Amino acid sequence: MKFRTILLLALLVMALALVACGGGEDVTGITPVAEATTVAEEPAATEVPATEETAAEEPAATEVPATEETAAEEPAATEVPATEEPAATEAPAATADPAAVPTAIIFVGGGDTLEGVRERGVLRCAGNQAVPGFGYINPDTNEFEGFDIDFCKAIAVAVLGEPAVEVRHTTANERFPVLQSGEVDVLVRNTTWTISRDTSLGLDFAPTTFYDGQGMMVRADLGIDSLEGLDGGTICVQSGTTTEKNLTDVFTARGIDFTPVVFDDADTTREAYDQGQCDGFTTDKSGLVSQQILMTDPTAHVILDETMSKEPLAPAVRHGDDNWYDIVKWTVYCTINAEELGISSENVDSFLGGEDPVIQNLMGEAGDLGLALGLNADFCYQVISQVGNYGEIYNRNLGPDTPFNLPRGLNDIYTNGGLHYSPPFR
Ligand SMILES: N[C@@H](CCC(=O)N[C@@H](CS)C(=O)NCC(=O)O)C(=O)O
Repeated sequence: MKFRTILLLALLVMALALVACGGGEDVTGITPVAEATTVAEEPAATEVPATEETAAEEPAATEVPATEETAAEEPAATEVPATEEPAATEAPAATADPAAVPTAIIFVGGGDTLEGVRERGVLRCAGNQAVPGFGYINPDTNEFEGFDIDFCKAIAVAVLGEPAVEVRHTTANERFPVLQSGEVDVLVRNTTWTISRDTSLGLDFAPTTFYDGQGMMVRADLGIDSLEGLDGGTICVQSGTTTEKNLTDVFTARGIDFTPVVFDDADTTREAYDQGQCDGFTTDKSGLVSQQILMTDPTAHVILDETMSKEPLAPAVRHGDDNWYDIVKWTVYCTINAEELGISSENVDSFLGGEDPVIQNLMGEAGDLGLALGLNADFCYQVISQVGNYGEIYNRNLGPDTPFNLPRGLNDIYTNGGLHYSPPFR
């Protein structure tokens, strides 16, 4: 009897140890750092079976009638998982029964991302190469550029003192797994901050860098001016996005009959619409403006005024590394605070040695605000000097001198009627 008790206890201790060690697997979900590539493999359009209606050259997609059942459960039935966050099922399970614990616990990253970036000497950033203005490869330089890429650079400057960044292109479906697995340090890729991504996916979102909303593009000659005009039509949409779900929600709520045509990446979605496979093309309005310049005839299309959803686009990090989260947050706030104070890359040096304690704090000339993040005291000065303030980043990539000429609107600082507002650097 006594022996059996001891044996049971011993087995229990072993079982607990096994669970704690993840049965030999890495329970943090952090895998050894893989070499980041600048060009990621795009999911082949062939993964989606070509239907008879699909012409050989056209990007393949499966049309799914938006019946009540599919609209509610699976807006787009393709072979590619149509769920918004496929990663939740792909991530390694931390216990024998993953369903028994909150998913957030499975994905807790912990670790010391700051130290990893410092040792490596380069920040690994999951970005986009398919959205001009936000994340794309400049054909002249073969380098990643864009609004999101500048925030990758700002984080690198804050941490390393120079914009040493390796960008990894990710499609919508790829972006969360590469962050969760530790292949990248941060995700800055037109990604909407939602409650499920923040919680179930085990992420933390830095402040919104771009306030957006979902839009709809149609051919101008259709003369459509509201979503109702698309009743009975087909809509091209990308999988793994909030867009895909909002489309079903909004159209169902308004009783508009439609057929979603779903693709895995931005290029195939746009090409399908451009070739006439769909009556409408939906994504974030920023994405539509960006994709429009890539159309065969950009002037042949209009973006409807209606905004179908809120899409606050924000950088994301793994949940559980609070210091790293703080670094990403305060780097974004640094750019916003600098604009609020009228400090830019052009004039930042003229503020050095000034009398204003608010500016001295921001620039690291007084206090130890940077040190508390594990950074140099002048991290924000470096960010402003090397990358610029929020307004400079915005204008460089999306402003009047770019093909997009996007009005600041909600993306202005609060003193100009926008939503950007930095907490104090105090
Ligand atoms: N903001 C939305 C949509 C983001 C998104 O993935 N947009 C598409 C269309 S513009 C994109 O960037 N695609 C690039 C790609 O997957 O190659 C989200 O977070 O789900």
